[in-house]
Amino acid sequence: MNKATARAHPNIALIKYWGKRDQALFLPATSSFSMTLDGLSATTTVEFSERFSADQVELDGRPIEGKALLRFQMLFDRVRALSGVDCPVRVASTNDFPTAAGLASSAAGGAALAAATSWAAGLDLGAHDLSRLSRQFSGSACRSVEGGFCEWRRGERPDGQDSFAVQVAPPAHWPSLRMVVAVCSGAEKPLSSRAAMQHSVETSPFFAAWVDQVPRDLALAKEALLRRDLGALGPIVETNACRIHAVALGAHPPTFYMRPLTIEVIDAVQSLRRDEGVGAWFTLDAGPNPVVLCEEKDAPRVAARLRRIEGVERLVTAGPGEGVCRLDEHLF
Ligand code: 2P0
Repeated sequence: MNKATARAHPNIALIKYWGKRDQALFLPATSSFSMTLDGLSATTTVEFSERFSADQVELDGRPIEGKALLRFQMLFDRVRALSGVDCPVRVASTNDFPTAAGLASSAAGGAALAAATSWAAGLDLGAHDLSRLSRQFSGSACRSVEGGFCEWRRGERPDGQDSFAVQVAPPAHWPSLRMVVAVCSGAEKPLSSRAAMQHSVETSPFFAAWVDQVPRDLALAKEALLRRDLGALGPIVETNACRIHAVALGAHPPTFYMRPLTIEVIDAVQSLRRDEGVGAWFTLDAGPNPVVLCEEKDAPRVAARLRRIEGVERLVTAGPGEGVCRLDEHLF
């Protein structure tokens, strides 16, 4: 049967990906480094069959059409070429967290899609090949193929063969590390990360400085992670996140992702640290929802503090999660 289902988890970058060196191949200007989260997930079923008259994709029950569908079809075509399976495909995918709100739904969805599509076509790709395939659906998806802590290597080659994610440490390396996601708004963001990062590449004078700085941030973050030294990791993570927002704010016209509530949450995290000695640091993707990095023992205190802020819709606490896995139960 040419049908398979995959589940993958989102990842949150500790050192961010912001800007491409090649848009068509999804090659990043810099390497990045992330933690795959347990708890939240995307589940995707893919079937290839002559019964279907055309490729069809449904996300959380909504059909995907037009230009958005083309992005999926590029991945299907790659898998058709690799496998020789040459018939239409049906895809259904569900997310158990808000899409397009800075919670990296495309990362979990992209990794689950690449895995389920390759399995449905009978391919048995290794983690690095699956990471390369996921990358070409959505860059950050390549970091969700494996679990724990993954580095997406920028690579040097123009064809992108050396640009994929590798696991730096498994989830068991630091099982007590937590990310507390503060959902400030589940609403769709004004500008996609894809458009915004390209806008930064083209118009922000700070982009070159970003590219220059990332290798230093990345080396320090990896060392701190390997030592399980949150006091060293947290400050680099916080600074690196602020740097992508500085690059985006330097674009013309500027790109803003923070909402008033985002600043309130950030203030609360900094005050917990400064006034109460809690080891908590924030990061922020291309959206309004801060994510707080802390130890398991401090997560309830962080969550309790953020819950007091009016407007915070939901708090989700997650530890390091596993990579993509195959499920026997299908969505259709
Ligand atoms: C990251 N983000 O490292 C950064 C931080 C957003 C801010 O990866 O164009 O959806 O599909 O490669 O992967 C979001 O960008 O962009 C992202 P494409 P993607 O997590």
